[in-house]
Amino acid sequence: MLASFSKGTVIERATPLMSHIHHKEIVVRYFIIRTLLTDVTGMKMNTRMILALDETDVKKAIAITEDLIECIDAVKINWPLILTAGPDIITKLSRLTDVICDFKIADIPNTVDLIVSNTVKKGASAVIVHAFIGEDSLKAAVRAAGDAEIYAVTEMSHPGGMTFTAPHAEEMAKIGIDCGVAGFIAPATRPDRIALVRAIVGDKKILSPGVGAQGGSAISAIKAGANYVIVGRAIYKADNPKTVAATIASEIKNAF
Ligand code: FNU
Repeated sequence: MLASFSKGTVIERATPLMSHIHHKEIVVRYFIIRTLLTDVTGMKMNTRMILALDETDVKKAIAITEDLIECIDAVKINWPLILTAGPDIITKLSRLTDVICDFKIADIPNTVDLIVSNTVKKGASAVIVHAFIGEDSLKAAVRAAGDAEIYAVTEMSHPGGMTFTAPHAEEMAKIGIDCGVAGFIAPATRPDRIALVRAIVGDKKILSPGVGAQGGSAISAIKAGANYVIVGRAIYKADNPKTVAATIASEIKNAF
């Protein structure tokens, strides 16, 4: 990059026409590279299924991920696995697939910055934060993430999510957009609420937890506007996780 930039500077001084062509070429190349990078850094979208890996037996957690690698687009890990395996599990899993760290961060900008940047350094492709932390903390998260993605929780999937998060979900979605987050977490347990968030956030990504163990359905969530569903216990606690994961993945595929 540096070499071609200094080359361009020399041409600019030599002939104005050539410099014009060169600039155009640089701009085109910049957009091609940016598009390629976006594809590389963004999560794949093959099965639209993200495994919520709350399995606390580290060996089992890695074995399940390896076994399911073709059925999932990413793994989402949360405090239960981090606390038993240690933060290096992020790096280990990131060698297999994209890792979303579900830390639901809710803190002041400086602390958010420290948590997000260190999580990304460990290899996370995305980090989940609460949207209610407000503009300054959300912006700090997006800044600290760099090329990684930030997802903001608008409304939680459990019944308690109705008390404080649901009444402010739309407001939080708007703030998330203003702050440049990559996407949102909206509840598969209430598909109508996914549709509501979708209407606000345009083509931003929506990840929906609550499928299976919490009563939500993958197809309903996808049809309501989710890009991905997040599934945990229904898969990793099953006698045959791969069969369950493959079944859900094919249901999603058939829904299109
Ligand atoms: P499973 N999760 C959730 N609801 O369930 N991040 C939310 O509103 C939310 C989440 C996470 O029920 C939850 O912590 F914002 O076993 C768990 O890791 O399928 C996963 O999604 C759901 O797991």
